[in-house]
Amino acid sequence: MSSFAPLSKGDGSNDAAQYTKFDAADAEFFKGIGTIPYKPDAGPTETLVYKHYNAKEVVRGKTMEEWLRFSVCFWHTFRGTGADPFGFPTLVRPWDDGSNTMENAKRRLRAGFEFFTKLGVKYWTFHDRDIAPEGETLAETNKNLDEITDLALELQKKTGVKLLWATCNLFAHPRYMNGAASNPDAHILAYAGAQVKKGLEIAKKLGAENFVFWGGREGYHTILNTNVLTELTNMANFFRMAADYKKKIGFTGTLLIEPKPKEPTKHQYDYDAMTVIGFLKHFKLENEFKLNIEPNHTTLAGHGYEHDIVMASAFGLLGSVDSNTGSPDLGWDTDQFPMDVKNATLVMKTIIEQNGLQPGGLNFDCKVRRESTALADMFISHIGAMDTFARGLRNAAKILEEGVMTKHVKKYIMDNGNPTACSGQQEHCEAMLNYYV
Ligand code: XUL
Ligand code: CO
Repeated sequence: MSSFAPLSKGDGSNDAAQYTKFDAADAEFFKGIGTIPYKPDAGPTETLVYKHYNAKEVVRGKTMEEWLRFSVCFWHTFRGTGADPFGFPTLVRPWDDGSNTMENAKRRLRAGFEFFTKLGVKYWTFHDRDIAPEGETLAETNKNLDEITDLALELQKKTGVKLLWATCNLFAHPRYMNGAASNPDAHILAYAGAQVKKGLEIAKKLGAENFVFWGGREGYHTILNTNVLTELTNMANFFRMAADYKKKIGFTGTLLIEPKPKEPTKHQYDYDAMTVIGFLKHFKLENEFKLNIEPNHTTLAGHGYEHDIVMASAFGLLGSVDSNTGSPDLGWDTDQFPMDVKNATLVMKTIIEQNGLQPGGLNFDCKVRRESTALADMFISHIGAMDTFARGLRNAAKILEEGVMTKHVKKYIMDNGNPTACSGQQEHCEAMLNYYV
């Protein structure tokens, strides 16, 4: 999220008419790009087609669409500007005038639904502050949210696109610099509570299938000014109140916590899957929450790509996936589109083994590189990732169908029950996996 406005061309052409033409009911935002077709025989240079993702193809009793439940995130794809700590925005979106107005917010939303529809993705996700501008008071902010979610509901009905999850941005505003649920100032904690109350209400209104908590500022930079047990207890109480309010209003979506070890705080309380599972069990919240796992966060925690997905699933708590990747050679959250077939295969194997993610899905919490400035790049990036996961699904289905790899683990245990030194056969297992990817 950035306060930088999109680039002005600086040639006087950025006048109001340039944007207001997108207010027309029949305005098309992505001219020249139609619905993305499935074309399995396409060559390497054709990147605006699906070569592997065939939505209605049945794999192990479910369609690809049902297994994969792809979702586009609104924050990166419609609020990302390409700004980074060293540079100004690079991404010009012709409908976005960079203003904090409701008109601009509505244009972005309508551009979003055209994008989801042309891509053929059935779900979207957002933070409250991505979709509607924050007002001077909470009442004004909530009024903006009411108006925008009326439009979102209308667009959802018209397109059939559904809300995978909503979340509250409890980290960008300066009021949250010392945390939201874990903030030592009760006034701020109360503000966060009021924000989540509204968040759950709009989630219900839009039929969200889940609701996510990512604790961006819940953690510490130095232990010297922090009472960790008080903060963790306050967080648990906050989560309990959210779970109670969910029941009170009859919202049926699953509540999800998204682990991340660091960034923006030096140490985040929701460090990784096992930390969150331990927290939930300690505070007796494990029946109210599941986990939303983002592999870029997993690798930042020093684990292998699929580790948190496997751990959360093993405890019956894998709710959804923020499907992305980092660069393992970097130490920060690059939110890249997942393009590694082997990683996708391992993730999909776990997902098939737990019989799917529903009501969760694969949400692309990913951003195009700031150098990828063309509108077509928004499509190409998602298509590439969807094809990667379609291949992962096919590979994982084959692994499970043939059973060679799973039988190998079972047979090994039977044949080697006696705990004497014997080969773990890692290389043999790796060679078998490579046969499938
Ligand atoms: C931050 C992150 C968030 C959450 C939602 O790293 O992943 O976008 O997914 O707040
Ligand atoms: Co995420």
